Amino acid sequence: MQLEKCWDQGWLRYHLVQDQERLKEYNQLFTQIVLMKEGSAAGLVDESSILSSAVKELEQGIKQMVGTKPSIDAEVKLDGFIWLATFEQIEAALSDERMASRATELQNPVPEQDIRVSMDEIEALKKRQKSTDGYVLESFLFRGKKGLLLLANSESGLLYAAFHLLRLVQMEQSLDGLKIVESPKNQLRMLNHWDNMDGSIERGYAGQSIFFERNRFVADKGRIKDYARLLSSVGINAITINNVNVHAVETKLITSEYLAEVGQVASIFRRYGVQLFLSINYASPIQLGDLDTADPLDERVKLWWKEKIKEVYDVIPDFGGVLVKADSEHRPGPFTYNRTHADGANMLAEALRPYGGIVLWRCFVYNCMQDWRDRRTDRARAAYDHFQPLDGQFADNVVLQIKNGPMDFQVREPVSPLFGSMPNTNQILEFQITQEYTGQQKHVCYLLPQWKEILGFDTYAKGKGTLVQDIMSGDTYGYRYSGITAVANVGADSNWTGHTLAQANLYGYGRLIWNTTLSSETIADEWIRLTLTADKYAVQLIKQMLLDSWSIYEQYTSPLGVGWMVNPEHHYGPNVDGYEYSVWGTYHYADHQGVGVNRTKKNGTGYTEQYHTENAQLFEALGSCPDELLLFFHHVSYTHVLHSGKTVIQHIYDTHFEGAECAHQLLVQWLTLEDKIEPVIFEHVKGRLIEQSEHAKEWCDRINSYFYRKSGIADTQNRLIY
Ligand code: GCV
Repeated sequence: MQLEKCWDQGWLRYHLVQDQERLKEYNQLFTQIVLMKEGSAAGLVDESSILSSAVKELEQGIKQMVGTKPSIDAEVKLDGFIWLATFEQIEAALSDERMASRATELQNPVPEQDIRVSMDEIEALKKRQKSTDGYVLESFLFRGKKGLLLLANSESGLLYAAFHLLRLVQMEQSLDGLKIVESPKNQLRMLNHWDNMDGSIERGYAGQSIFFERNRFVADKGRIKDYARLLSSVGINAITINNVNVHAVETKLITSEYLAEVGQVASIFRRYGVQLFLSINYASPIQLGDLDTADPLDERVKLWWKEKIKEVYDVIPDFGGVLVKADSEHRPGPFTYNRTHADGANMLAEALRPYGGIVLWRCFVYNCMQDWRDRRTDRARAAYDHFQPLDGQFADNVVLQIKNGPMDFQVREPVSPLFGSMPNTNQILEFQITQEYTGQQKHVCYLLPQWKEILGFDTYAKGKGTLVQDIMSGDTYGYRYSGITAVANVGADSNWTGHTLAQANLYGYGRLIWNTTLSSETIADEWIRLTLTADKYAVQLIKQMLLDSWSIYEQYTSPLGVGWMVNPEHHYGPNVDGYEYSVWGTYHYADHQGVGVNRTKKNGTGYTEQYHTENAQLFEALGSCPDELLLFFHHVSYTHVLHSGKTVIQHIYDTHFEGAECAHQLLVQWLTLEDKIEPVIFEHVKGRLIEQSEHAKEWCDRINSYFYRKSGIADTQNRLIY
């Protein structure tokens, strides 16, 4: 969709500060940017460095929001400075200062309280393993001059601090007595693009790729830079730019035909602290015509990859590594040679090791052609069955990338049992921001509440309180590499995400994985203020719309955790029996008596056994299984009574009628914002909400009539079901 130019900036939209008192405060605070280097102002920073991005962001933000241009100096000269320094620099400066103060003690003492930076906190931050990206942002008095100190271990930390400061200014917050200490929860904070080089995006709902068109890189890379800024502003530090399904053309990204341009893109991201990775084709040695095998234990294959990886690092010295989808959905992998995933991943890891690169090896591995008539076969079991027995066999620079649930990013599914089951293997969790199964950016579905539930899930792996978020951060098992990744929801649409409200998911993803204690509400509040409006009524209303949206979407789509019910292939819209790979009938096993998948140990697929005892028991017993996951774990009759007191069939009818009505109410609510939101955005969101409201009715009709016809049980409220 085409919106006005200013929407290109996403949440980095800078307006002149409206509150005059605040504007005055900022005016006085932002007179000088201090960088502790010798030389002229112009030569203070290397233009290609991350520090230079930090300075440029500050200059640009201050110009647009405060209307002034701070000078750039090598020392504090004026009241109102923003001092960007590393810990070492500040320690040196403070000790010089103390020495100088001692020398002139009697005439001109520097009071200790004037050096107000909290050295204890700096020390604590420095000691933390992940502190390279952490920072301190603090009001500071130096030589009697008042200013702000931005302090970090690394240039990335300084850039994050700069963006944090700008965010406070955007929200017109007072900076008086400021003291912020930040350190990211996760080490790897990544995004995966499923972009193809022809410009299409697999599961993309926001236009064409911002990276590729017609099997080349886009000529104008300006949008990529804008994107790098957006990502960095919320703390993202790693990216893959091409689809995990690596087709013939994309296989060539690691060849001389494309590497120079991959390098250009890497350098755009580098300046914003984002490290570039590529998805690779496991069978590249064959596909590129060099070998007749991709057997990971074959010496020729090992050598081929070593040479190939060297070629990549010659062009991109800080290349992050590779992402691999192997032996899944028709992609090649080590199974062809009767080798394990560990064999395949370790071979690549060996090639990457000399350069500090890593292998992200996906666990989305299952037999997509499996016969669903055999009720002991269970796709949900696959990732655990394939990978858990290999715990400890992977090299230490291999990281297993695991989808949040055992199936495929459904609106509701349990947390993958692999989390907490592989103490000796690095893991990262994969979320899906692109709304493949959650409304495809035509429906509003704010995913933060879902992600928070997943991160807060107790695996009981090391007893009560072993939360997914602590396993992913590496804290539970001391993983060498760990973190979170997600499938991006971005395309060339000028608002980046198709549905403008879907931008909140991208923003929120970055904020949440940096700090998993942030609430969905706080994040929504921030995004709305930064992007849409500061009007109190509007902020409150839009926030509530976002917070309700996941549950509304769940109400009118597939019930009680059973999943899918979407059209095959494109996955949009209701089709109760639809499943592209299944020529064998339905996967939810609905018949005239009941519905759901029996995944119990007792007489089902045995999937419940993959969890640690507490969760295995919780899900195994009908009496304790949470309602929202009931049909994922159990096959029950339509008259089974839920914890809520309703029968399954009545729950299906009620939630679908209510969900469709709530979707309509989202539109009604939005219409009250006409004079509070910029017209172009108001109209655009209105259009999407109209579509959602109509589509929700279709979902409601289809699901209700399907189950009415199957069960023959009438709605107790006699509403119209066809
Ligand atoms: C990139 C699902 C999606 C596919 C996707 C796959 C994956 O099956 O429908 O489009 O492929 O997941 O995550 O690899």
